Amino acid sequence: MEETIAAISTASGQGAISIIRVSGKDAIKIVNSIFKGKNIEKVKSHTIHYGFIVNNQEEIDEVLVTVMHSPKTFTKEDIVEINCHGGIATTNKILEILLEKGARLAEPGEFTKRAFLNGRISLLEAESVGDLIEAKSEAQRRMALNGMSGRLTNIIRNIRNEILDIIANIEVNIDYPEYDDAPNVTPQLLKDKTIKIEKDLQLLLDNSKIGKMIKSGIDIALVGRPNVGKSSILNALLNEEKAIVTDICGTTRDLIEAKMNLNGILFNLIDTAGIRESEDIVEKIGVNKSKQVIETADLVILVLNNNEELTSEDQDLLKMIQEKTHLIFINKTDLETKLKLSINENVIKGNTKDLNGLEKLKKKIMELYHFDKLKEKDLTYLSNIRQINLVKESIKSIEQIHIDLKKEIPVDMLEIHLRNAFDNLGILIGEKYEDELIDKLFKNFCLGK
Ligand SMILES: Nc1nc2c(ncn2[C@@H]2O[C@H](COP(=O)(O)OP(=O)(O)OP(=O)(O)O)[C@@H](O)[C@H]2O)c(=O)[nH]1
Ligand SMILES: [Mg+2]
Repeated sequence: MEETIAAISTASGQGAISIIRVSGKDAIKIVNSIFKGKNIEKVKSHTIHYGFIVNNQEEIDEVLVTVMHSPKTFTKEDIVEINCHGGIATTNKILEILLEKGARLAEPGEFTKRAFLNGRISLLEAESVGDLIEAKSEAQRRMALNGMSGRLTNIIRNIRNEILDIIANIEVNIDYPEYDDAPNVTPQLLKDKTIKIEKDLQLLLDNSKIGKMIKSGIDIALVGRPNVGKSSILNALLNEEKAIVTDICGTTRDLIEAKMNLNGILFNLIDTAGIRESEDIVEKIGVNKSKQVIETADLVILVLNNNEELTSEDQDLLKMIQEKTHLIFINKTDLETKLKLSINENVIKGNTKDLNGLEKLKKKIMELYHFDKLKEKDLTYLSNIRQINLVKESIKSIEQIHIDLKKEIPVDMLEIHLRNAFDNLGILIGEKYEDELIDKLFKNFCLGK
């Protein structure tokens, strides 16, 4: 981290301004050598200065330069940000001159990596920076921001401290059995303490399911027999003619996906081919895809036709979705009711002609995941597989303690499991890390962050 790094931090393309960021011990010196206006090596920290970027006397651009001294900066190093005119040519030219003067082009995510390695943010917070950049919905944005605030890191840190306390206590019991101040860690005490730890970890894990859904969007599949109105419902929910609708059975033959944003939550709507026995090769493939989607979707909406009696195919579909999180939408209520259905739970009725029931359907989806209450709730969730797996591993270690305690294995032999949990939680927040993992994580970032 001796080298001074530079990169364009704004998106490439045309814009009114672009920002080039320089970080490292020579950041101020390097920018000063190409800045005409004043000597920025002599200015106060966290100030902005007007002038020109020059290259061998030639004026390249009129700029504003922000000078920030270590350690109160994003990377904890000296940082200079050059606000120049937008556009690829100018921005690239300034970057090129900076590189000639001794800066090195930053790798993707390298600024954030330095922020982490210099102890400004935890690994969880760093990952949230990436999430924030990628956020496409309001809930994703809020979740990422909460991650960056360090709340989650603090929760993990507290759990780690509790584990460390127990480990320390066991060690004292072993090394200084005569020392009365440290309570004796009896099997019962260990059990009580680890039950609480397991509960805290389990809560994180349970909540992470919502976190993952918010982050990757929730897959909702519209399934049913041909012609019940699946594509019409997709179009009505999106308020656009995305899918082809006709009165011909088997109109939709492939999966059609579209994003729907409901009160800041992102959903992936998937319209499917109507499920029926078919000899047509293309339709058959489509029907198989529909069946697969029933397996993989987070939520399945089975569409039935109010104007027809329940068929054996409908009954098969009802069985297929039983184990899944599902809703049943009885469509075509504008037509005569011929359908008799004994189920009432999670059933919504409506139609796509006068759009009756569609608002109810949206509301029900929000309620199903408790998203209707999300505003008051604090979105502090684990948000990726790496984080989730480490919590799972930690829970496994704690569970092993409970198994071994039942077998009356002595407390001091269970310390190893506590250490494993402690280490895994350390990896989670980046207090214990491998260089290779860190390199890989930060490479996912965009350039200049
Ligand atoms: N009366 C009435 N007709 C509807 C309603 N919804 C859809 N339809 C009609 O039903 C027919 C089939 O609609 P689609 O949306 O193509 O049905 P689908 O389930 O996607 O059919 P496939 O793609 O063949 O599986 C079209 O003629 C629609 O106009 C409704 O609520 N009421
Ligand atoms: Mg269709």
